[in-house]
Amino acid sequence: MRDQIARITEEAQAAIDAAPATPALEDVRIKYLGRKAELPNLLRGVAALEPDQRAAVGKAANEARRALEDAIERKAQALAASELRRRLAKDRVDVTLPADPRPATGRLHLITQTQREIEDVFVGLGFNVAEGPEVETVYYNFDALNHAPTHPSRLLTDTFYVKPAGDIFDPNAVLLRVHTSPVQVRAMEAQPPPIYIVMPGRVYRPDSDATHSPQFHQVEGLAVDTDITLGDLQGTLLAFARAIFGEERQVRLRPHFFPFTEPSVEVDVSCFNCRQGVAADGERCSLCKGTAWIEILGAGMVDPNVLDYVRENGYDPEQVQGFAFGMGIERIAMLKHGVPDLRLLYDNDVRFLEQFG
Ligand code: 2NM
Repeated sequence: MRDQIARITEEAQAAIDAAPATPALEDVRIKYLGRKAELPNLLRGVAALEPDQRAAVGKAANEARRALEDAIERKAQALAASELRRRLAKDRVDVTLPADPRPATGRLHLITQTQREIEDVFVGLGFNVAEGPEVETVYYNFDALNHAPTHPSRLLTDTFYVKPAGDIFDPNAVLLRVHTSPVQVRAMEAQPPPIYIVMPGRVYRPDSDATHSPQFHQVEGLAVDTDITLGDLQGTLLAFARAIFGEERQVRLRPHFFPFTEPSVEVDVSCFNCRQGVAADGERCSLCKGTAWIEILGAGMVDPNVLDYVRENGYDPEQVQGFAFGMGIERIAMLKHGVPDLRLLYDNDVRFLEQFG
Protein backbone atom coordinates (compact mmCIF):
# COMPACT_ATOMS: atom_id res chain seq x y z
CA MET A 1 0.00 0.00 0.00
CA ARG A 2 2.87 2.41 0.79
CA ASP A 3 4.26 1.67 -2.69
CA GLN A 4 0.89 2.48 -4.17
CA ILE A 5 0.81 5.80 -2.28
CA ALA A 6 4.32 6.64 -3.49
CA ARG A 7 3.42 5.77 -7.10
CA ILE A 8 0.23 7.86 -7.04
CA THR A 9 2.07 10.78 -5.45
CA GLU A 10 4.82 10.67 -8.07
CA GLU A 11 2.37 10.40 -10.93
CA ALA A 12 0.17 13.21 -9.55
CA GLN A 13 3.19 15.49 -9.01
CA ALA A 14 4.27 14.97 -12.62
CA ALA A 15 0.73 15.78 -13.83
CA ILE A 16 0.66 18.93 -11.68
CA ASP A 17 4.03 20.05 -13.07
CA ALA A 18 2.84 19.41 -16.61
CA ALA A 19 -0.55 21.22 -16.30
CA PRO A 20 -0.35 24.09 -18.84
CA ALA A 21 -3.36 26.13 -17.64
CA THR A 22 -5.97 26.49 -14.91
CA PRO A 23 -8.63 24.17 -16.48
CA ALA A 24 -6.02 21.39 -17.00
CA LEU A 25 -4.91 21.73 -13.36
CA GLU A 26 -8.54 21.38 -12.25
CA ASP A 27 -8.74 18.12 -14.22
CA VAL A 28 -5.60 16.93 -12.38
CA ARG A 29 -7.15 17.81 -9.01
CA ILE A 30 -10.31 15.88 -9.81
CA LYS A 31 -8.30 12.91 -11.09
CA TYR A 32 -6.07 12.62 -7.98
CA LEU A 33 -8.15 14.10 -5.15
CA GLY A 34 -11.73 13.91 -6.42
CA ARG A 35 -14.40 11.61 -4.96
CA LYS A 36 -13.57 8.78 -7.33
CA ALA A 37 -9.78 9.17 -7.18
CA GLU A 38 -7.34 6.47 -6.08
CA LEU A 39 -5.86 8.17 -3.05
CA PRO A 40 -9.12 8.91 -1.22
CA ASN A 41 -10.24 5.37 -2.04
CA LEU A 42 -7.02 4.05 -0.55
CA LEU A 43 -7.68 6.05 2.60
CA ARG A 44 -11.07 4.42 2.91
CA GLY A 45 -9.29 1.02 2.61
CA VAL A 46 -7.04 1.80 5.58
CA ALA A 47 -9.79 0.66 7.94
CA ALA A 48 -9.46 -2.88 6.59
CA LEU A 49 -5.75 -3.12 7.40
CA GLU A 50 -4.17 -4.95 10.30
CA PRO A 51 -4.29 -2.70 13.36
CA ASP A 52 -0.44 -2.45 13.59
CA GLN A 53 -0.24 -1.08 10.03
CA ARG A 54 -3.32 1.14 10.12
CA ALA A 55 -1.75 4.17 11.79
CA ALA A 56 1.42 4.29 9.68
CA VAL A 57 -0.33 3.76 6.36
CA GLY A 58 -3.15 6.16 7.26
CA LYS A 59 -0.59 8.78 8.20
CA ALA A 60 1.36 8.30 4.97
CA ALA A 61 -1.82 8.53 2.89
CA ASN A 62 -2.99 11.68 4.69
CA GLU A 63 0.42 13.30 4.27
CA ALA A 64 0.45 12.41 0.60
CA ARG A 65 -2.99 13.96 0.15
CA ARG A 66 -2.00 17.15 1.97
CA ALA A 67 1.21 17.40 -0.06
CA LEU A 68 -0.77 17.11 -3.31
CA GLU A 69 -3.30 19.71 -2.15
CA ASP A 70 -0.44 22.12 -1.36
CA ALA A 71 1.29 21.41 -4.67
CA ILE A 72 -1.97 22.03 -6.57
CA GLU A 73 -2.59 25.30 -4.67
CA ARG A 74 0.93 26.56 -5.43
CA LYS A 75 0.62 25.65 -9.07
CA ALA A 76 -2.86 27.26 -9.25
CA GLN A 77 -1.43 30.54 -7.97
CA ALA A 78 1.49 30.42 -10.40
CA LEU A 79 -0.87 29.71 -13.32
CA ALA A 80 -3.29 32.47 -12.28
CA ALA A 81 -0.42 34.96 -12.08
CA SER A 82 1.03 34.10 -15.47
CA GLU A 83 -2.42 34.03 -17.07
CA LEU A 84 -3.17 37.51 -15.69
CA ARG A 85 0.16 38.79 -16.99
CA ARG A 86 -0.58 37.39 -20.42
CA ARG A 87 -4.10 38.86 -20.47
CA LEU A 88 -2.81 42.34 -19.44
CA ALA A 89 -0.14 42.24 -22.13
CA LYS A 90 -2.70 41.22 -24.75
CA ASP A 91 -5.29 43.84 -23.70
CA ARG A 92 -2.81 46.70 -23.63
CA VAL A 93 -4.25 50.00 -25.03
CA ASP A 94 -2.12 52.99 -26.03
CA VAL A 95 -4.13 55.82 -24.48
CA THR A 96 -1.81 58.38 -26.07
CA LEU A 97 -2.90 57.47 -29.61
CA PRO A 98 -4.87 60.33 -31.25
CA ALA A 99 -8.60 59.61 -31.57
CA ASP A 100 -9.90 58.91 -35.06
CA PRO A 101 -11.88 60.87 -36.05
CA ARG A 102 -10.35 63.63 -33.98
CA PRO A 103 -12.91 64.93 -31.45
CA ALA A 104 -14.02 68.51 -32.04
CA THR A 105 -12.31 71.09 -29.84
CA GLY A 106 -14.49 73.75 -28.25
CA ARG A 107 -14.38 77.45 -28.93
CA LEU A 108 -15.33 80.65 -27.18
CA HIS A 109 -18.93 81.80 -27.64
CA LEU A 110 -19.32 84.59 -30.20
CA ILE A 111 -20.31 87.02 -27.43
CA THR A 112 -17.12 86.23 -25.48
CA GLN A 113 -14.99 86.50 -28.63
CA THR A 114 -16.53 89.88 -29.44
CA GLN A 115 -16.16 91.12 -25.85
CA ARG A 116 -12.46 90.23 -25.87
CA GLU A 117 -11.96 91.80 -29.30
CA ILE A 118 -13.48 95.06 -28.03
CA GLU A 119 -11.39 94.91 -24.83
CA ASP A 120 -8.23 94.37 -26.91
CA VAL A 121 -8.93 97.47 -29.03
CA PHE A 122 -9.27 99.69 -25.95
CA VAL A 123 -6.35 98.08 -24.11
CA GLY A 124 -4.32 98.95 -27.23
CA LEU A 125 -5.45 102.59 -26.81
CA GLY A 126 -4.27 102.64 -23.17
CA PHE A 127 -7.47 101.74 -21.32
CA ASN A 128 -7.67 99.28 -18.40
CA VAL A 129 -10.45 96.69 -17.99
CA ALA A 130 -12.66 96.79 -14.85
CA GLU A 131 -15.52 94.61 -13.65
CA GLY A 132 -18.08 95.01 -10.88
CA PRO A 133 -21.19 93.50 -9.26
CA GLU A 134 -24.27 92.59 -11.35
CA VAL A 135 -26.49 92.96 -8.28
CA GLU A 136 -26.35 96.67 -7.49
CA THR A 137 -27.98 99.40 -5.43
CA VAL A 138 -30.25 102.15 -6.68
CA TYR A 139 -27.50 104.58 -5.64
CA TYR A 140 -24.83 103.18 -7.98
CA ASN A 141 -27.21 102.22 -10.79
CA PHE A 142 -29.28 105.45 -10.93
CA ASP A 143 -28.63 108.21 -8.34
CA ALA A 144 -24.86 108.63 -8.78
CA LEU A 145 -25.36 108.52 -12.56
CA ASN A 146 -27.58 111.61 -12.55
CA HIS A 147 -30.80 109.73 -13.31
CA ALA A 148 -33.71 111.93 -12.11
CA PRO A 149 -36.23 110.31 -9.71
CA THR A 150 -38.71 110.48 -12.59
CA HIS A 151 -36.44 108.72 -15.10
CA PRO A 152 -38.58 106.02 -16.79
CA SER A 153 -36.00 103.22 -16.57
CA ARG A 154 -36.39 103.34 -12.75
CA LEU A 155 -39.96 102.00 -13.10
CA LEU A 156 -40.78 98.56 -11.68
CA THR A 157 -41.62 97.53 -15.25
CA ASP A 158 -38.20 98.53 -16.62
CA THR A 159 -35.79 97.25 -13.98
CA PHE A 160 -35.49 93.94 -12.14
CA TYR A 161 -35.69 94.93 -8.47
CA VAL A 162 -34.43 92.42 -5.92
CA LYS A 163 -35.38 94.18 -2.64
CA PRO A 164 -37.20 95.99 -1.29
CA ALA A 165 -39.60 95.71 -4.18
CA GLY A 166 -41.75 98.45 -2.60
CA ASP A 167 -39.44 101.44 -2.30
CA ILE A 168 -37.57 101.89 -5.58
CA PHE A 169 -36.34 105.35 -4.52
CA ASP A 170 -34.40 104.11 -1.50
CA PRO A 171 -30.74 104.52 -2.56
CA ASN A 172 -30.01 101.21 -0.80
CA ALA A 173 -32.73 99.30 -2.68
CA VAL A 174 -31.20 96.34 -4.56
CA LEU A 175 -31.60 95.62 -8.28
CA LEU A 176 -29.97 93.89 -11.24
CA ARG A 177 -27.87 96.57 -12.94
CA VAL A 178 -29.40 97.91 -16.18
CA HIS A 179 -25.98 99.06 -17.50
CA THR A 180 -22.32 98.61 -16.50
CA SER A 181 -22.07 102.32 -15.57
CA PRO A 182 -22.15 101.58 -11.79
CA VAL A 183 -18.68 100.09 -12.24
CA GLN A 184 -17.47 103.49 -13.45
CA VAL A 185 -18.71 105.15 -10.28
CA ARG A 186 -17.01 102.43 -8.20
CA ALA A 187 -13.80 102.80 -10.24
CA MET A 188 -13.76 106.58 -9.71
CA GLU A 189 -14.31 106.05 -5.95
CA ALA A 190 -11.34 103.67 -5.93
CA GLN A 191 -8.91 105.66 -8.07
CA PRO A 192 -8.27 109.40 -8.67
CA PRO A 193 -7.95 110.81 -12.20
CA PRO A 194 -6.51 110.34 -14.76
CA ILE A 195 -8.65 107.25 -15.40
CA TYR A 196 -9.04 105.35 -18.69
CA ILE A 197 -11.17 102.22 -18.25
CA VAL A 198 -13.60 99.95 -20.10
CA MET A 199 -16.21 97.90 -18.28
CA PRO A 200 -17.56 94.75 -19.94
CA GLY A 201 -20.28 92.64 -18.37
CA ARG A 202 -23.84 91.34 -18.11
CA VAL A 203 -26.75 93.71 -17.69
CA TYR A 204 -30.48 93.09 -17.15
CA ARG A 205 -33.65 94.69 -18.51
CA PRO A 206 -37.20 93.25 -18.65
CA ASP A 207 -37.40 93.16 -22.49
CA SER A 208 -37.70 90.13 -24.75
CA ASP A 209 -38.04 89.98 -28.54
CA ALA A 210 -35.94 89.49 -31.72
CA THR A 211 -33.64 92.39 -30.76
CA HIS A 212 -33.94 92.41 -26.92
CA SER A 213 -32.96 89.82 -24.32
CA PRO A 214 -33.69 90.26 -20.58
CA GLN A 215 -30.02 89.57 -20.01
CA PHE A 216 -27.40 90.94 -22.40
CA HIS A 217 -23.84 92.28 -22.47
CA GLN A 218 -22.37 95.74 -22.60
CA VAL A 219 -18.99 97.36 -22.83
CA GLU A 220 -18.86 100.88 -21.47
CA GLY A 221 -15.85 103.16 -21.43
CA LEU A 222 -14.75 106.13 -19.36
CA ALA A 223 -11.87 108.59 -19.74
CA VAL A 224 -11.39 111.37 -17.19
CA ASP A 225 -8.36 113.68 -17.30
CA THR A 226 -7.50 117.37 -17.17
CA ASP A 227 -7.99 118.16 -20.87
CA ILE A 228 -10.50 115.73 -22.37
CA THR A 229 -12.63 117.05 -25.25
CA LEU A 230 -15.40 115.77 -27.50
CA GLY A 231 -12.67 115.52 -30.17
CA ASP A 232 -10.87 112.93 -28.02
CA LEU A 233 -14.13 110.95 -27.84
CA GLN A 234 -14.58 111.14 -31.60
CA GLY A 235 -10.98 110.06 -32.32
CA THR A 236 -11.19 107.20 -29.83
CA LEU A 237 -14.43 105.92 -31.35
CA LEU A 238 -13.06 106.27 -34.89
CA ALA A 239 -10.09 104.08 -33.93
CA PHE A 240 -12.51 101.60 -32.36
CA ALA A 241 -14.82 101.54 -35.41
CA ARG A 242 -11.89 100.96 -37.79
CA ALA A 243 -10.39 98.19 -35.62
CA ILE A 244 -13.70 96.31 -35.47
CA PHE A 245 -15.37 97.09 -38.83
CA GLY A 246 -12.43 97.86 -41.15
CA GLU A 247 -9.85 100.57 -41.75
CA GLU A 248 -11.97 102.42 -44.37
CA ARG A 249 -14.72 103.24 -41.84
CA GLN A 250 -15.83 106.73 -40.80
CA VAL A 251 -17.85 107.70 -37.75
CA ARG A 252 -20.64 110.24 -37.39
CA LEU A 253 -21.92 111.81 -34.15
CA ARG A 254 -25.58 112.83 -33.87
CA PRO A 255 -27.04 114.80 -30.92
CA HIS A 256 -28.97 112.72 -28.40
CA PHE A 257 -29.85 112.64 -24.70
CA PHE A 258 -28.48 110.47 -21.88
CA PRO A 259 -28.88 111.33 -18.19
CA PHE A 260 -25.16 110.93 -17.38
CA THR A 261 -23.62 112.85 -20.30
CA GLU A 262 -23.88 116.43 -21.60
CA PRO A 263 -23.68 116.81 -24.51
CA SER A 264 -24.77 113.30 -25.49
CA VAL A 265 -24.43 111.70 -28.90
CA GLU A 266 -25.41 108.62 -30.82
CA VAL A 267 -22.56 107.28 -32.92
CA ASP A 268 -22.88 105.77 -36.40
CA VAL A 269 -20.28 103.86 -38.41
CA SER A 270 -20.22 104.13 -42.20
CA CYS A 271 -21.88 101.06 -43.73
CA PHE A 272 -19.47 98.25 -44.66
CA ASN A 273 -21.99 96.49 -46.90
CA CYS A 274 -22.61 99.10 -49.60
CA ARG A 275 -21.59 102.38 -51.31
CA GLN A 276 -23.68 105.36 -50.21
CA GLY A 277 -26.61 103.10 -49.35
CA VAL A 278 -26.59 101.20 -52.65
CA ALA A 279 -25.72 97.49 -52.48
CA ALA A 280 -23.53 95.67 -55.04
CA ASP A 281 -26.67 94.47 -56.90
CA GLY A 282 -27.90 98.06 -57.34
CA GLU A 283 -30.68 97.63 -54.76
CA ARG A 284 -31.10 99.63 -51.55
CA CYS A 285 -28.62 98.27 -48.95
CA SER A 286 -30.49 96.04 -46.48
CA LEU A 287 -27.95 96.51 -43.66
CA CYS A 288 -28.06 100.34 -43.43
CA LYS A 289 -31.52 100.60 -45.05
CA GLY A 290 -30.03 102.83 -47.73
CA THR A 291 -28.80 105.43 -45.22
CA ALA A 292 -25.07 104.55 -45.55
CA TRP A 293 -24.75 104.71 -41.74
CA ILE A 294 -25.25 102.15 -38.96
CA GLU A 295 -25.82 103.11 -35.31
CA ILE A 296 -23.32 101.34 -33.06
CA LEU A 297 -23.25 103.06 -29.67
CA GLY A 298 -24.13 105.97 -27.39
CA ALA A 299 -21.65 108.39 -25.83
CA GLY A 300 -21.03 111.88 -24.52
CA MET A 301 -19.08 114.13 -22.19
CA VAL A 302 -19.53 113.04 -18.58
CA ASP A 303 -22.10 115.32 -16.93
CA PRO A 304 -20.49 117.48 -14.19
CA ASN A 305 -23.24 116.21 -11.84
CA VAL A 306 -21.79 112.69 -12.16
CA LEU A 307 -18.29 113.93 -11.32
CA ASP A 308 -19.75 115.84 -8.37
CA TYR A 309 -20.82 112.53 -6.74
CA VAL A 310 -17.13 111.50 -6.61
CA ARG A 311 -15.67 115.00 -6.07
CA GLU A 312 -14.11 113.85 -2.77
CA ASN A 313 -12.09 111.25 -4.69
CA GLY A 314 -10.37 113.89 -6.85
CA TYR A 315 -13.02 114.45 -9.53
CA ASP A 316 -13.67 118.21 -9.12
CA PRO A 317 -15.73 119.07 -12.23
CA GLU A 318 -13.92 122.45 -12.39
CA GLN A 319 -10.59 120.62 -12.71
CA VAL A 320 -11.28 117.49 -14.76
CA GLN A 321 -13.61 116.47 -17.55
CA GLY A 322 -14.27 113.21 -19.29
CA PHE A 323 -16.02 111.29 -21.99
CA ALA A 324 -18.02 108.07 -21.67
CA PHE A 325 -19.59 105.64 -24.10
CA GLY A 326 -21.61 102.44 -24.03
CA MET A 327 -22.38 99.69 -26.53
CA GLY A 328 -24.21 96.36 -26.66
CA ILE A 329 -21.83 93.49 -27.34
CA GLU A 330 -24.58 91.42 -28.98
CA ARG A 331 -25.36 94.27 -31.39
CA ILE A 332 -21.69 94.63 -32.40
CA ALA A 333 -21.39 90.85 -32.93
CA MET A 334 -24.64 90.70 -34.96
CA LEU A 335 -23.63 93.61 -37.21
CA LYS A 336 -20.11 92.32 -37.76
CA HIS A 337 -21.15 88.74 -38.55
CA GLY A 338 -24.58 89.31 -40.14
CA VAL A 339 -26.50 87.47 -37.40
CA PRO A 340 -30.21 88.06 -38.21
CA ASP A 341 -31.80 87.31 -34.80
CA LEU A 342 -30.48 87.99 -31.30
CA ARG A 343 -31.92 84.71 -30.03
CA LEU A 344 -29.47 82.71 -32.16
CA LEU A 345 -26.82 83.87 -29.69
CA TYR A 346 -28.63 82.20 -26.77
CA ASP A 347 -30.11 79.04 -28.34
CA ASN A 348 -26.66 77.42 -28.20
CA ASP A 349 -27.22 75.38 -31.34
CA VAL A 350 -23.72 74.15 -32.26
CA ARG A 351 -24.52 74.48 -35.98
CA PHE A 352 -24.71 78.21 -35.36
CA LEU A 353 -21.91 78.51 -32.79
CA GLU A 354 -19.29 76.52 -34.70
CA GLN A 355 -19.35 79.05 -37.55
CA PHE A 356 -17.38 81.48 -35.40
CA GLY A 357 -13.78 81.15 -34.23
C1 2NM B 1 -23.86 105.13 -22.72
C2 2NM B 1 -24.06 106.29 -23.45
C3 2NM B 1 -23.56 107.49 -22.95
C4 2NM B 1 -22.05 106.38 -19.75
C5 2NM B 1 -21.79 107.47 -18.97
C6 2NM B 1 -21.17 106.99 -17.85
C7 2NM B 1 -20.68 107.72 -16.66
F1 2NM B 1 -20.53 106.89 -15.64
F2 2NM B 1 -19.55 108.26 -16.94
F3 2NM B 1 -21.55 108.65 -16.33
N1 2NM B 1 -21.10 105.68 -17.98
N2 2NM B 1 -21.63 105.30 -19.16
C8 2NM B 1 -22.70 106.35 -21.05
C9 2NM B 1 -22.88 107.50 -21.76
C10 2NM B 1 -23.20 105.16 -21.52
O1 2NM B 1 -24.33 103.90 -23.11
C11 2NM B 1 -25.18 103.83 -24.22
